[in-house]
This record gives sequence, structure tokens and C-alpha cells, in this order.
Amino acid sequence: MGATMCCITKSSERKSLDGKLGKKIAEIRRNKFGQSRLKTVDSIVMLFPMFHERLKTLRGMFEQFDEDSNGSIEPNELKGFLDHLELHLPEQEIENLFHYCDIDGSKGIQFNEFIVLLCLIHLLTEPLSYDTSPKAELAKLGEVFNTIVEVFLFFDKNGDGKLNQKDMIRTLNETNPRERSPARITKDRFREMDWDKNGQVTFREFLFGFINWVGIDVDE
Ligand SMILES: [Ca+2]
Ligand SMILES: [Ca+2]
Ligand SMILES: [Ca+2]
Repeated sequence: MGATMCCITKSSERKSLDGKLGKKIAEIRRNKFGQSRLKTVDSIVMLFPMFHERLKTLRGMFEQFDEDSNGSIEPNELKGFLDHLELHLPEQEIENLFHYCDIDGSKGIQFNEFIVLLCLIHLLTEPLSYDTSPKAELAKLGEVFNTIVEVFLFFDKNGDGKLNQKDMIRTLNETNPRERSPARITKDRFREMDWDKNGQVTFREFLFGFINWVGIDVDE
């Protein structure tokens, strides 16, 4: 018995995962609208130590499933991980998931891409019974991933599910002068997160750059 992830990778198109994720994020935006605790850039910077600590604890999980210890999770290792979570997916869906998370195309999922993978699983799987231990593990992390979504939504001023230059400038201008140049939240940081350099930071790119942003090295 495992959670169904049927809804996550039904289409063979990788793009459909982006679509599903976008939909889910829009749904969270609707439900949370106006209730976010995050009102200022400062309130986000204050979360960094928590993110740093919580995400670092995932390192152990990552190493456990990187069976050959080469620093990345290959397709067979991903399968082992999904089995552990009792997510039984058809080959094709595992392949789609793998390619979606292997953002740099290295044919392996490194630690920063593992964060993308976990967040994806968290957001797109049914919140079924979190009674078995592997899922309880993931449920504990749910709060962290929900908060990451909140941070993303804070920056996504126009609500189109992507961060662009305009969103960034607006965010930085809205904050009070004292906060105007916090060390880690700058336009440059967002340019860095724009992996494919198309001027927009998707949620996937945001996650991909996230550990670096909060100060964890991929190889740490
Ligand atoms: Ca490996
Ligand atoms: Ca990779
Ligand atoms: Ca981009």
C-alpha cells in the first residue's frame, strides 16, 4: 500500500509537472491570501537559520539513498528512495520525475536537486495517512516546505507563479530603507537563481537555488 502519485506525472511531458506545481502553488496562494506571516524581507531573513538547520538534516537521508556515494542519486537509487516512501510509480513516471529534478542535466540528483524532489513529493502527493514511519519523516518536513512556498509567494507580487525583475524591484522598494540591501536578498541573487537565464525564476529554479541561498553548499 502506498500513496498514489498518479496525479503527479501522468502525462509524459515534463512540462505537465510544472503545470501541476503551478496549479498547486496558485491554490496555496488562494487559501493563504492575506494570512502570510511574512510581511517584510526582514521576516524572511529571520527564517534563514531555521531553513538552514532543517534542510541540513536532510543530508543524512540523501546520503542514505546515494548508495554508491558518488554525490548524486541516479535513477536506480531514486527508485529505492521512492520505494522507501511507498510511492510506487510506473517506470515512465519515475523517469519524468528524475528528469524534472535533474535540473543541471548531470544525470544524477545532487543535494540541491534532492530538495526540489522532496518539495515536489510533498506538494503533489495526496496528504494520505502519515502513519507509517517514512511518511511521518516527510510530514515533519512539510512545514518547512510550506514555508518555502510562502517565501516564494511573498516575492511573486503579481501572482503569475514566476519571479521576474519587476517583482524583485517591487519587493525591494516596498521594504523600508533600513532593509533595502539585506546581504542575501538582492537582484543579483535572483539573477543567479534564474538557471536558464530567461528573466524569470520559476518555483523549480527557486528550489534549486534555495539551499545555496540559505547558505548550504551542495557538497557540504
Ligand atoms: Ca549515487
Ligand atoms: Ca543533477
Ligand atoms: Ca528561468
